[in-house]
Amino acid sequence: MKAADLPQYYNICQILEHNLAARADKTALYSAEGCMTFRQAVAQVNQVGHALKKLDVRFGDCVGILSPDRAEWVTAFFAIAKIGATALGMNTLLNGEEYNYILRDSRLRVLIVHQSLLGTIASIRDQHSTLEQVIVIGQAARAEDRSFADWIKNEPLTLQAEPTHRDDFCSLHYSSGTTGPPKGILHAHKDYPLIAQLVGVDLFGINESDRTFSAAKLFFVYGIGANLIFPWYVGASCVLYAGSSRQVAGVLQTIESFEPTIFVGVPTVYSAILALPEFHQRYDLSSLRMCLSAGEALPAPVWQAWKDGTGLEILDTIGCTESYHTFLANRPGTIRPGSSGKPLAGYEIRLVDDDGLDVSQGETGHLMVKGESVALFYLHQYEKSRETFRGEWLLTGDRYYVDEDGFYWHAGRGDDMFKVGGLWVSPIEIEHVLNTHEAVLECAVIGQRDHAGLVKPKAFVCLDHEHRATGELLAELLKLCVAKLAIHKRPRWVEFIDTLPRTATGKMQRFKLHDY
Ligand code: 3UK
Repeated sequence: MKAADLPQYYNICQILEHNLAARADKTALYSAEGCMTFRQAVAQVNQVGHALKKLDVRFGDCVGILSPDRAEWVTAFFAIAKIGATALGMNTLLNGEEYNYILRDSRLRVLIVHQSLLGTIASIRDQHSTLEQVIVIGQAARAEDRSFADWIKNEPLTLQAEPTHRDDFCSLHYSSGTTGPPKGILHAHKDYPLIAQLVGVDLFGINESDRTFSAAKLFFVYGIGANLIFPWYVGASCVLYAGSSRQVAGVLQTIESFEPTIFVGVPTVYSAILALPEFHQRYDLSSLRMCLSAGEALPAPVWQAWKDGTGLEILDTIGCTESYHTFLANRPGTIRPGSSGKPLAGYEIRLVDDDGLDVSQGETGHLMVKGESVALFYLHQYEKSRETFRGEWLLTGDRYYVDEDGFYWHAGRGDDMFKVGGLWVSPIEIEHVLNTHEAVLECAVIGQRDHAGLVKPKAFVCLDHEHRATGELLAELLKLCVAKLAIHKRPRWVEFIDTLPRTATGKMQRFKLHDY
């Protein structure tokens, strides 16, 4: 499928609404908080659309969604796109400073936020004059805020879609880098049916009888693609889980209750499930026919242990927010555990050296991707955009080599970023926190593999001459990290060293710490 196969004027509400003719009363969405048929989903989308229009939200305006995975997340997303506005699905694990940047950079007009996250934005929301209305899923805390249920309850159940061009933008995602602010990535209406067809249908073979469930959240492109766009595109259903995917018992109970056929996971979740004694005897996972993994490399031993425990083969795949979804994948029947598989039809891959020349087979190079779902630029970041979007080719920042059978193997990144549980970690953020402790002279953080082969933060700390490396000091540093950092960013190991490796010009060489 090519973008040009779509009608020139196309709106992604089609992905939901095409189901009305064939299966209006089929359950479209399952969750512990309630289920929804396709008819009910369309009706709620239309109500939210009207309510947004009453707030004078127009074509191109940005509306944020900051919420655990719930039906309101989904209907808000389609409603925003349906009226021609831009949906910003926000990571629920950021800090106030990051939300501050994102609200400013996106010129957010309306924020739809779950009550559990009101506290996180309380201190920053008043700094944004563009933010005109906060809608609360649950109980509103301020008089000027409105509760989602009240806000939509008297709105009409039908709504005309904005005739958006297939190249108009409908979503914005922020992705973090090692230095500098998060990068805003806009995707167009056309990108959604493209990935649904190329990845959902052509690669995974998802069909109407499937039911997807994702431990990766809807704010994460991997999650919304595989657990909302793909299933609804083919008339299948999705299962939402509002809890944290770290609570794997909740994840497993959700599988038992709603019997999905496809599980969309990340390596840390597979590994955490495997660490539960007798998990495959305690929980019934027999509904599953396919397990996907992405976000970070899936270690071969985790793949093997999952196969031994469940009989199921996990398909490791890699994509990125810039391309919206998967471009390399292991496929059913041809899996090489530990590798990221082979290129998808519809995408081209190149591995190049520092001069942009193709490397030969077996040699490690920078991974470049070409495909029609790739974004065009980073919002408000001209330099960074020029570095990353090279004509038709996207420079992903990953290093890869290809084996003689054509399988691609991840060989780390060109920058110092790493992923824990599929979520970005910038060493600099952790270093900033550690540096606030009076005993720390300087420090550096890297991603190091644990016993299961999964990458976790490790800190190397140099103390000033007045302090000694004691157990007490270590406890203080860890306490500081617990107070200041999201769980996945907390160092699992802290090592005290005398000096950090640096270049002659004084630039810290984090990569050298991997050999310490
Ligand atoms: C890393 C992997 C090794 C890699 C994503 C599937 O993760 C997604 O998007 P992000 O923008 O991050 C992209 C970066 O994450 N990565 C992802 N998967 C793997 N590294 N093996 C893997 N299997 O550095 C990549 O550049 O958050 C994943 C589908 C859609 C996505 N957006």
